[in-house]
Amino acid sequence: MQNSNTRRRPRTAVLGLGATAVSLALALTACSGSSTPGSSSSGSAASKDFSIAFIPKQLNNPYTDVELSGGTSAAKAVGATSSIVGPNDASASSQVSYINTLTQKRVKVIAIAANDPNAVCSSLNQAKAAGAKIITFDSDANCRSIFINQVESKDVALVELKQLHEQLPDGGQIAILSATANATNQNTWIQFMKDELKSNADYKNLDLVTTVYGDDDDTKSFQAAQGLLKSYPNLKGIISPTTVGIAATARYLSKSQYKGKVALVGLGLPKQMRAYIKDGTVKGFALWDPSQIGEAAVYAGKALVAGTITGKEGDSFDAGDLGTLKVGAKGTVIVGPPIEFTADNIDKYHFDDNL
Ligand code: RAM
Repeated sequence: MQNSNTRRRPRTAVLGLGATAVSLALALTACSGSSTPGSSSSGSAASKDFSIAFIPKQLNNPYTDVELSGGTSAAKAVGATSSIVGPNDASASSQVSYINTLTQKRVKVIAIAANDPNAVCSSLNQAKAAGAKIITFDSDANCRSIFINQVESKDVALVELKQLHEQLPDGGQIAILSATANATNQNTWIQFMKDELKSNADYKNLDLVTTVYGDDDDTKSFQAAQGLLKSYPNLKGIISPTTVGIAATARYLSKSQYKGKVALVGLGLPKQMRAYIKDGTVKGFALWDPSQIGEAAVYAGKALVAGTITGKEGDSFDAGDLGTLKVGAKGTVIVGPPIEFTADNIDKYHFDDNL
């Protein structure tokens, strides 16, 4: 699970600028009467040559806050103007109007975590035609120059199945509780899980009975977890490859008769999951430092604007603390391998401490 990119910063680094700073920026912009709802900006005194706007899947998501804290810090470091705009719900149609506004504003780089691989493309193509460079991060779309993917997508599937299998050596019924039905990142990871379940003999006793969607909404995800156990009383394990989903599912399990009996793995933020590891609801989960995605997006955008890369395989660019990053197959940049969290190491990780 290694990648060829060279890294300078240790993975356990604590963020200097966290979600609090992002929220503060949001509040300040709201006070100054921004015409765009759900937006923030920084670096106004910085270089006019390079402006980057981030459109996350949704704003009210702690994962997004950590990602964008990395983007905002990196933009400041390179003297770029940065802004954050986006919807409160993780839907593609809500993202389109933000793309169109950014196109009119002639932003140099649009970095988007797409809520659908195709539905955002018509407006992104218009932005491209108007001169913007398009980067996807976190969740890909079929119309960009570069996709900043934190980890190899298959590695996400492998680590989650490994962690689940360790807890369920004898197998049993399992389910997936995902984000939205069209999310490119979750759907890619789920497809790799399905392929692995079919092809890996170790997993022949794991029976995937259903996939449900909590739409990266805490309440919906909680109810989806509750519904799963109601519909499948013999369920032995849940994989939730979304930070919102795994936290809501852990909260449900921790107060239910299923605590410690139904295994839960997936992708979670350390601070959100720490209590559930300590009280025995969860034995292990995985993630990466989300701030590195935002950071990598800024440096990729800078290189695209400067014309030193185009996004083709083999391109490479300086990414500050992250070292030199390489563009791999299909214009994808992989920042690093996934990290597995357990009771033994959970206290070493603090990506989301400022949330
Ligand atoms: C949620 C979002 C995001 C995903 C993380 C792991 O916060 O769905 O896109 O990358 O989980």
